[in-house]
Amino acid sequence: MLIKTPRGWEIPESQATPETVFLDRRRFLTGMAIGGAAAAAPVGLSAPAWAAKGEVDPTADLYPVPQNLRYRLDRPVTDEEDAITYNNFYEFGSHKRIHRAAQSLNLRPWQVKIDGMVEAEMTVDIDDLIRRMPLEERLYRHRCVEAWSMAVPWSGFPMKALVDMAKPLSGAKYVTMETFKDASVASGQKAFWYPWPYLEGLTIEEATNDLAFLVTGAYGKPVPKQMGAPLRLAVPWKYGFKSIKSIVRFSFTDQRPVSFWEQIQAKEYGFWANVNPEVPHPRWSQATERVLGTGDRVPTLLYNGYGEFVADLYKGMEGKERLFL
Ligand SMILES: Nc1nc2c(c(=O)[nH]1)N[C@H]1C(S)=C(S)[C@@H](COP(=O)(O)O)O[C@H]1N2
Ligand SMILES: [Mo]
Repeated sequence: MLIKTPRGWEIPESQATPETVFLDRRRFLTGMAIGGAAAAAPVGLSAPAWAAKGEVDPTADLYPVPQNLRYRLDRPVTDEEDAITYNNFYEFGSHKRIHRAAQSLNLRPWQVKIDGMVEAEMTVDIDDLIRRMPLEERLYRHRCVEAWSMAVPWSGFPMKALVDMAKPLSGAKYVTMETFKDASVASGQKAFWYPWPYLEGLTIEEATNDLAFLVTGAYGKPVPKQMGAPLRLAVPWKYGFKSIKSIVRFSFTDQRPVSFWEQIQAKEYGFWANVNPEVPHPRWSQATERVLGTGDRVPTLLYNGYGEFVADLYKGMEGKERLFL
């Protein structure tokens, strides 16, 4: 039987709940209270103590963005405070409480280089990029390889839009992404035994799949530094380490990239890293996950529950490739 998943815009408004209702009170009230003027509002007043004072995000006027209702959650959105204070960002330390340290990251000027096997290499300013891309909000689950998970309202644009802009040559098979490298702001990068910069990669088919999303915002605002501002990947069917933060470069290539974590420990962190509860990490089970905020233990799903969108990408590869490690 063929079951058609309605696109977000095909869902009548009467059905656009309860996900729409989540448009959490905080955000709703902010939106109502300041409206478009939120653009000029510095992170101040209601900002947490660790937030950089007086810093204005030049794209703040763009948020909130319309929600794409095609992507639905089976659990509540993670409390914002929990999501923004429990992070993996090794550039700022190898523990979870890096949100303060991450505030030293300078977000402007920020340029994104697109190079390698493309029609013409280019460098784009982040503000030009964000303003020309079709922004939308998506509620995605996130499953870290360490067996904790969260659900986040990301804002951003389909990665396909960036690939289309880049015009890769027909021989390009992969896109490699790199995080900034500057040990003067990111003290974690002084750890010389890690292969900085952080690097990740996808096949072009993965990068142009509907689900691959480039994040510019979260919780209806520009994405905070600790979550990978100003541009971060979200590939929710893969373990969290694939979702590289604070990207400065997209490189198109015919060679499969070897990611940061694969360089460190290939036996534990492979290229594909698709979520699978039945394939244990060499040091722990992946059968269940701890939900950030509530601490509940819930079963982990194949492809983190996104099989309907991505299983076709891997047809015929089962067994041949280490798809799930
Ligand atoms: N540059 C960079 N990107 C990164 C990481 C990192 O250490 N550095 N950690 C990854 C891991 S392991 C996870 S689980 C997610 C965490 O995202 P969050 O902090 O927004 O929850 O970011 C991923 N992207
Ligand atoms: Mo992770």
